[in-house]
Amino acid sequence: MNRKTHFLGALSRYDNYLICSHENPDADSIGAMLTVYHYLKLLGKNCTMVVTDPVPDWPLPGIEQIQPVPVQDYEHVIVLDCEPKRTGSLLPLVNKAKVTFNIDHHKDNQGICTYNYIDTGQAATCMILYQLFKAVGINFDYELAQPLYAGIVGDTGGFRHANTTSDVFLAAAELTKHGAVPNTTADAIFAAKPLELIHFLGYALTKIETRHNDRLAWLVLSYEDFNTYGVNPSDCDQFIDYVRMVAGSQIVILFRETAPDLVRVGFRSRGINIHQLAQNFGGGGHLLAAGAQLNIPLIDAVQQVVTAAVKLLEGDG
Ligand SMILES: [Mn+2]
Repeated sequence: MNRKTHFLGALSRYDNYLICSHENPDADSIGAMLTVYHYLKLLGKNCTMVVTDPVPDWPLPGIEQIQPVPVQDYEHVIVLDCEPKRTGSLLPLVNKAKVTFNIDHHKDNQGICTYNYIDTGQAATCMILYQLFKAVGINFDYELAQPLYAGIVGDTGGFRHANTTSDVFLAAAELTKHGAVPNTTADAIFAAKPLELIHFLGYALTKIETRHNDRLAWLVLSYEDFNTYGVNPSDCDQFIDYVRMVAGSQIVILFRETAPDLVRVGFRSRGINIHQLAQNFGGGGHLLAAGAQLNIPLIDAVQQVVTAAVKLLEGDG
């Protein structure tokens, strides 16, 4: 029995599951949850999906089944697209579970669950799931194909990031053949933004700063900025992709002061390992895409992180 069938075999052993993921859900975390939910339903299992943060209004089958709060304890818990400690308010519930499953592609994942399927070489957790399902010869239907496709599109930035491999395209092609809808999925994830958010983006773009001949580019959004425009900081994740548009940028940083003295920092890079940089500030993620959260005043966060990023660039020559 290989690793894939062994893992799925263990998953078929129990009847009731809580399925959860990280805070601030994205297309990969939601796609992974929906896919595992549908797969286990096919096996006749009872599953509850819980996301305590707001769930985006995406055209994904089963998304309306996601619950905002858990109503009971669960003996069997599946954590997707993150390690347990990133499940936020659900962590106590995960810790209480008798048997835990973890499927993830993040570099820092320590594999502390009962059953772990961690593959940091994959572009998305949905890519791992696609391969797991392939290993057991599943027939992909719309309910599996559409969420898997959404997760892959999301984590590859619409097939543009360095993690976009031929395997990714082959998976996307097969999932499209089985009902995934590329245009409406991409619109839901990357377009379809409320007008006030687009206006806020216009303001934000004027605040982009750079150093070292634009090799370092960053954007700082304060708590006051969000309040003035009536915009939710979590709706601005993708602003980092606009900072990344600066020609020649190698390290790109988005600072969001989500509450007074609470700063969420997103990192993106071209060719430079920024995972360590994020780790130095208590965060993590991937080699070229990572994040951290700092509990210090915004001005200090910007100063410390920009200084560290400059140092990293200088070390890189
Ligand atoms: Mn992911």
